[in-house]
Amino acid sequence: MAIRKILTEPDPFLRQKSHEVYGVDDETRKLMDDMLDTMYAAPGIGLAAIQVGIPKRIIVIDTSKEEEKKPLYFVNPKIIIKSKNNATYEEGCLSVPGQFAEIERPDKCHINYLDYNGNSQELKAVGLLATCIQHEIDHLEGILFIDYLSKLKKNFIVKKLSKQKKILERIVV
Ligand code: GNR
Ligand code: NI
Repeated sequence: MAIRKILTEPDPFLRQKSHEVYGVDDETRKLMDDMLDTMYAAPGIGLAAIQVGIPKRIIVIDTSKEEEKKPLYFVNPKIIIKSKNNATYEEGCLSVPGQFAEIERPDKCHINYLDYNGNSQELKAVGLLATCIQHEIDHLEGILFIDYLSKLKKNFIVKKLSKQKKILERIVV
């Protein structure tokens, strides 16, 4: 298991659409193990493969609040039903460091996906898990939560992040 580098906005990679995975093999599982390590180390409650630079439709999530870890692995997740009712959560994103905003999304969703062993599964998600799943599936389409903000707010955040990146580049190089 290894911690990988998380890409941050603005990075054109994050805007790519991720590709479907054909079968869950050992390489897929190695990637999912690394993603989980990376997510726990960050720390975060979810991570999409594109955030570590791999454009595959793979996400990992752990929204458990207790000491006990409850990792969830989703390959090719697909929303089959979305609730008509919305819920608002303050969202953050490991690829948009230090920025948080209230985002409204359907409060429940049903998804199908392949699990860690490549078996087909269905899940009815509510609450924070439903929000997190939708946030991660957005990543697979190249969408970030800041895309739902006004142009003004989004531009402000992107400008701030590019400036921070330029400063960091100077220090690192
Ligand atoms: O760690 C995360 N917290 C979070 C909080 C509210 C809604 C979504 C999230 S996901 C985020 C980790 C992340 O960037 N996943 O892509
Ligand atoms: Ni995110």
